[in-house]
Amino acid sequence: MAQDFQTDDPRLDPIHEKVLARERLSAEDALTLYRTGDILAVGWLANHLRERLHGNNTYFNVNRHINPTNVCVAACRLCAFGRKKDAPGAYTMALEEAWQAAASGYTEAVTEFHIVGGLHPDLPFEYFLDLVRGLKERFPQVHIKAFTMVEVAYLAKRAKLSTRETLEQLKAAGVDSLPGGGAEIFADRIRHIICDHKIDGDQWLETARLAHQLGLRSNATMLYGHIERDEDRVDHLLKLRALQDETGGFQTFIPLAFHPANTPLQHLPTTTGLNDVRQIAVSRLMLDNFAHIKAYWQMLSPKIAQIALRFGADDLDGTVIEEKIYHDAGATTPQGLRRQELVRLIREAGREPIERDTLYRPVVRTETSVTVSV
Ligand code: V47
Repeated sequence: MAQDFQTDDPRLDPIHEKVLARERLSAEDALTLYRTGDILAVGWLANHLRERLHGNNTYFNVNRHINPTNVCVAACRLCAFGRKKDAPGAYTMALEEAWQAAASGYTEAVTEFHIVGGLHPDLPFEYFLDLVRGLKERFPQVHIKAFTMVEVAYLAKRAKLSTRETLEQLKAAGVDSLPGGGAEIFADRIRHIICDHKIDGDQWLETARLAHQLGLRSNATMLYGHIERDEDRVDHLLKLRALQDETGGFQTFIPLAFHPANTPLQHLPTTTGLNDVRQIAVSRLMLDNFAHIKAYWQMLSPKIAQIALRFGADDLDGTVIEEKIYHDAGATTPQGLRRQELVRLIREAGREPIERDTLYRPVVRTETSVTVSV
């Protein structure tokens, strides 16, 4: 494979050498990768690393999103999902409704519930503990990936508990891992503009550190394609890489392309396909200590996500029944893809589909049962 690398940008040659020698890339390398016109060479390098780690294996899961409430005290400019309590369209599910939502509308057995929502000013911590306990009782085999670092920090504040105690109680109630949302961009200057009411970048990282120390794995995200500079993206990636060196608790990195429609930033253009695949590739190359890079098809579109499988991504996320956050922000992708459609996208890219559970253990399905091989 090594001799196939070709580039018309000589600045990529030393990066190529580092990748072959398994050396860590620097902030300056990342800027070069963001700024070179030779996107195919960037893709080659990321693909090389992706195939070294995973060969042709490409992961997906069968999951269901549950957003218990869109009521949110924050008023983030990046968001089209959150509503004030009395605003039109605001909703909060009763516990029974949330449990029903978990069960409804899908015939294939899900292996994961992905649960995130707004920062509700009145819902007590007990609501969230009961929500999780009730799901575990009804669906004991399903992994519960719930509450971003931002939600955890807010629940801690409302319950007057430390973040550690909050995480401990969530874990005892049945939370198995945490999703990667709320990270946005760590740089203060950008964070103040796009999500001023959220915890800052250091608090996000500290909450993730605590979760990992308690044995809860998590994901990490980065929201790109709004007002951030290349330097801000690099700073974000390096902070995640440093924390991963320390805890090893991150499973997957998911770059999230900003969808401006229906947000206060709707004057901004959407990301381009080139920007999207480049971000996947730079993430793969810089986050050498993350096992997985996810091309989240819901927000990239199935078409770009499929191409991303040759630019460093090894995961497409899941069947995702009923996505709300991007669809409120104008996403035109379907709200869910059937298992067979995901398999077709992966096979067509020349990759091998592997259904996984949240912890990346292969899932074996027969006509009558679903087994996770450990
Ligand atoms: O934190 C909000 C982003 C995130 C917009 O961990 C927006 O497996 C684009 O984190 N345009 C929530 N993005 C979603 C998320 C996620 C998704 C899939 C898988 C996983 C995982 C995590 O969505 C928020 C924010 O960064 N977001 N509004 C918008 N207008």
